[in-house]
Amino acid sequence: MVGAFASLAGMSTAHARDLVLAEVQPQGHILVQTEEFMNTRLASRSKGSLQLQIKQGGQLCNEAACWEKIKAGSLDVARLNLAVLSNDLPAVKLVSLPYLFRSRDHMWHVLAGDFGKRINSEAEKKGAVILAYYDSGTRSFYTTKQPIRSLADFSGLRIRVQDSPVYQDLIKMLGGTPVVVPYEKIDEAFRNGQIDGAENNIPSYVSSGHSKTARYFSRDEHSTVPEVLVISAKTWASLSPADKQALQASAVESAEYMQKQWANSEVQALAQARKDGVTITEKSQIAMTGIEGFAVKLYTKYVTNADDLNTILAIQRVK
Ligand code: GTR
Repeated sequence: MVGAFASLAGMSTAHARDLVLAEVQPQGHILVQTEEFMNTRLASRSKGSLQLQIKQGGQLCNEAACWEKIKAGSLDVARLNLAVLSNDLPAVKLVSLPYLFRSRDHMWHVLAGDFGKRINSEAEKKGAVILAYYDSGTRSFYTTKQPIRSLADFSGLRIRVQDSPVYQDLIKMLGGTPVVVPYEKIDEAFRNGQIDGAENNIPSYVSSGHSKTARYFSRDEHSTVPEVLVISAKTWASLSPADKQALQASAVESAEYMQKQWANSEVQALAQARKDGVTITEKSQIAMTGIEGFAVKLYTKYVTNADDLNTILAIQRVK
């Protein structure tokens, strides 16, 4: 019956295929807006045959669990921070190293080149196809008791990190204790005193509500790791060539959309944080030499062979 009405209205009688997309950010975050934008483009490009069912706010899985599901083929699509893949993809360990990229433009050029291809092929070997990268700005530390102004301020602090060996080692080298907590549980961890600090970009800091508990944001900008949109190889293989093309093209469009919106989302989040009375410590007010000196020691641990060294040098040569 529904089909008959649909054809009377000149619409396709076929039901759109839903692709479930797992997202840990809450409604209203720029990443959710980007996925909603992608959905409108996908509807038009696939002529209604494909649509994303966006499950935001970590309602399906935390990022580590979502990644496992993508690899197993039990989840269609996930938007993850690339650092989450670092336990499985050697190239991502390198990309997570602090102060690797000179700027976000530098990062985009690197991802568009050979190194991006290496990440894609490592992901494919694990059962995932990368559809797009999204901006994630730079990550900085935020704390509950006092701002980070120098290396000494890390002493005794329990800092929440993503499930990434690089980040865990970074905190240890800085003199703190890393605590791995899924993104959706950070608020709770702050409230029950399990952690004294965390690190993220400013739109995530504000939209997650962490700015209400951790009132000191220190803009040291220690890493620049992008977001990634991945589809399970199993779902990918089940799509028609036309649907693959529609999905890929709308993902690219969504990344372009996001790149235009990102700077504004940072400005807005910063303004919101200031309005809410957060103490912002600028990079110029932080004794960066001490912090960078320790962070760079991570390179000696993670750049272990000539190939890795050549990769890092090649990244540095990219304009
Ligand atoms: C955010 C990112 C999330 C998640 C989060 C975290 O910047 O968008 O996907 O990785 O960081 O720190 O867990």
